Amino acid sequence: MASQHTILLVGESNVGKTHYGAQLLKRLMVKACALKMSGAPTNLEAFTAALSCLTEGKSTDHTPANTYVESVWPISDDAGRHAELVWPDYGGEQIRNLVMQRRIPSAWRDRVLDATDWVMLIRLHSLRSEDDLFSRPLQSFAATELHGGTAEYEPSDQARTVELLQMLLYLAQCHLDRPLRKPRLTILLSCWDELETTELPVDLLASRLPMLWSFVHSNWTSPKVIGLSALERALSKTDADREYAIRGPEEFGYVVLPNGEKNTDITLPIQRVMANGV
Ligand SMILES: Nc1nc2c(ncn2[C@@H]2O[C@H](COP(=O)(O)OP(=O)(O)OP(=O)(O)O)[C@@H](O)[C@H]2O)c(=O)[nH]1
Ligand SMILES: [Mg+2]
Repeated sequence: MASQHTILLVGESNVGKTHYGAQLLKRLMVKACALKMSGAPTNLEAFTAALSCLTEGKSTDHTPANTYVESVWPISDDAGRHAELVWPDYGGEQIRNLVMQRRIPSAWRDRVLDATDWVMLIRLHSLRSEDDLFSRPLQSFAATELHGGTAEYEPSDQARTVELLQMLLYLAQCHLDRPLRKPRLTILLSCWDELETTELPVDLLASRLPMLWSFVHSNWTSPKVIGLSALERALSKTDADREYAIRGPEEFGYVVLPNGEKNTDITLPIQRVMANGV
């Protein structure tokens, strides 16, 4: 019997969930990658608009905040392993709300409990690098307090991400007395092309978000950090990219594997999750 891999895809708004979903689906369908579609996928509506935009060389819209849909993709890998991949798409505001409102809708609780693997998308380019003791002298913080104090406390982007993981771990009833094997965690540094770097993904994460990385690697036995450029370049919503339209969206996009190897097979992060599974 085919195993089932339900991915808990975690990412705030604008990190690239929909475009990765659409590009992944396209790759599975053209069957030239490590993972291939081996049956009829269902519930593709979430990705059909994105797919048709990409075929014209355009980018697609933001997903409405309240949308949540799951698509089911029967897939197989080169070793003949079959699995059902349950891939969601949703408005990223839902993720931010989990943390900001500190309330978990029951639907999200079930998703966390059902998931076999966690894949977190982080777009480093759009995260604010916050001021702290290392980037500003202590007096500057004292000064803000003198002038009426900081009216509202808002956690930094990094702190919010750690908090989110803590909430998910709590919901999943994970015991942190020893490093976790399951659920496996993969962090995808999305829109990698924007970063214009030659660093290893894990080194970049550790230097840009040290607190998050420290939290992750002290709680998981083997977290994976992979660079992902689902599109390979920025696309516009209005002006079509001619090369995209001519060659097809499946000719674009790549991943940067943990060892730094660049590979055009964007199914690899998921193939690795499946291969280590069972
Ligand atoms: N340069 C570059 N831009 C990308 C890439 N992937 C996505 N984008 C752009 O990033 C923006 C956000 O991508 P989406 O896939 O819509 O993000 P999302 O996570 O689905 O966002 P919500 O639907 O709001 O939750 C879009 O403008 C995309 O064109 C990439 O690999 N490289
Ligand atoms: Mg979206």
